[in-house]
Amino acid sequence: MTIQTVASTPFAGQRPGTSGLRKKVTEFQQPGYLENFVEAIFLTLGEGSGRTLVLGGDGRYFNREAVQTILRMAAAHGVARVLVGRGGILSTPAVSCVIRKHAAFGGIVLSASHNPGGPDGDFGIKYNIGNGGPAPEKLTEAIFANTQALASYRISDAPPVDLDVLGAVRIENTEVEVIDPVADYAQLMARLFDFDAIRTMFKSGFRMCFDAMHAVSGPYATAILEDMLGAPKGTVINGEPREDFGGGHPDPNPVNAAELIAIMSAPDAPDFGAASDGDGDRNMIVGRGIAVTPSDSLAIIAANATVAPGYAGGITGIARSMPTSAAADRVADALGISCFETPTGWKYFGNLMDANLATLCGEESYGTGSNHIREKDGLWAVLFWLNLLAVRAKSVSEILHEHWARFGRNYYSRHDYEAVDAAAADTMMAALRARLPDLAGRMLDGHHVAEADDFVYNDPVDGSVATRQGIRLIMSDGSRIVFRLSGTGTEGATIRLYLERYEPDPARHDIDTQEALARLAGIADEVSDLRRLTGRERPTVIT
Ligand code: G16
Repeated sequence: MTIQTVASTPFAGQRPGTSGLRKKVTEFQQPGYLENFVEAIFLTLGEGSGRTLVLGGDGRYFNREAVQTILRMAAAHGVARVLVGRGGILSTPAVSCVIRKHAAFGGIVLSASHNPGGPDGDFGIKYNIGNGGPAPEKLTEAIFANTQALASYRISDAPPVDLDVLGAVRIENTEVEVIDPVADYAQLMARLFDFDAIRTMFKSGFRMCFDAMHAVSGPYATAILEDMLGAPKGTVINGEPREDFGGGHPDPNPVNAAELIAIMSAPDAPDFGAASDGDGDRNMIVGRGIAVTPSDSLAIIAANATVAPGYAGGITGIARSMPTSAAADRVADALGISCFETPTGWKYFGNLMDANLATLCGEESYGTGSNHIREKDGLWAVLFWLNLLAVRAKSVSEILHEHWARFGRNYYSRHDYEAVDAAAADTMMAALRARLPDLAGRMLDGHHVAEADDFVYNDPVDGSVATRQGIRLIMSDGSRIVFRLSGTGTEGATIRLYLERYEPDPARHDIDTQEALARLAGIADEVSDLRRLTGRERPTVIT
């Protein structure tokens, strides 16, 4: 075994987005592309002697090859020890958990999350820091700068490691330990939730369906729900991870998890349904015939946090991304705690959790989590709901309606226009930005625009400032229209339009969501000229 220095040249476009570097698999397969980005990570971190690194991914196409390359590069950069999940598998929350438990220096996660996989699909890589969370922007910018300056990368010529056998091997001076990807994570979940109460509920005939969407959470859900909690075999469907996610789109929303929605709408539907995404950090919660929006789920978890043993002492604060509905804000008000509004991206929650300002965090994009780790956590949310259902002995629909009756309902929907012409999207956003001063104070179809701005976040912990995080029209009654461009797409631009309307009257809590938001959608099109500028008659996906 020797360490090679291989000449290389920078690639364009290696700037990490909302969550790491995401590109088509074919782009990652170009000789030196992955190596350059990994070299830039190591250059940014400095030499690795004495350090432990965690490594794993969601099992998508190119995962195994990438793991082998990164192991050989870690060895070339003097990393003391790498903990790698068996089969190269670790869900995003499991990486965060393992980093924290083993006091690792950081971790590399291989995933493009909910983006489709396979040879023509997407691949991704991101770096997580020692607190277990995504690298902050300062670090990702430094990595990007290094990708543009490097002239070579270093790699050991060692043969591949057998990733399917647990135990330790050496590459150069680096110890590579293949670990059980589920064990540490399952242990943490058992500490946070009342597994006895959930077990009793399953024993008494409670039925659930968990759709793992052929992605990474399959092995985690099977081990925890079926083996540890006694849910009947078959509770987890699509549980075997596949390199192309079975050809599906592993994004747990009512559109992509249509199979689960159909099961939950049938006359003999189980009591509870849930789904998770490609890398296991997103979740969707479904009751019989009713899907819970992620914004409502965060609010309900916050309002009921103390039912779970891990949160029995209460929560210090809540944080939500700006486009997420304000349902959680109402709970925070009632609890007398703070609610923080951050830009889109889990990385913005890290400081708040480290400073103990927020215990629970959530995003409209099907992400919910807490300070148990520093990533959003799909199964965690599902286990919280199971714990809640076991303690309250009520249906999902009852819990939802009781919550709305107490706090009011924030009708909420996101309209995505995917793969639109990037220049048209930029033109639309620029024109909107220019119109903001004129929009403030206007009456638009019965709505008075109280504020119109481009969201700026001032991090209360480190003072960093993030600008241009989404264009907001905030109405006097609290209704909102938000526009932003996705930072995770890999084709053209994706315009996200977020609509929210508050309804205090319980007699009006069962209106169809799109109907409830129709006027706001009309205003949004009028002010942005979206349909004309993009040539799109309707959204690609409505959630
Ligand atoms: C990532 C981030 C999330 C963000 C989501 C959507 O999720 O971790 O914080 O909400 O992208 O981002 P965008 O609207 O920019 O596409 P994931 O699950 O893809 O890692």
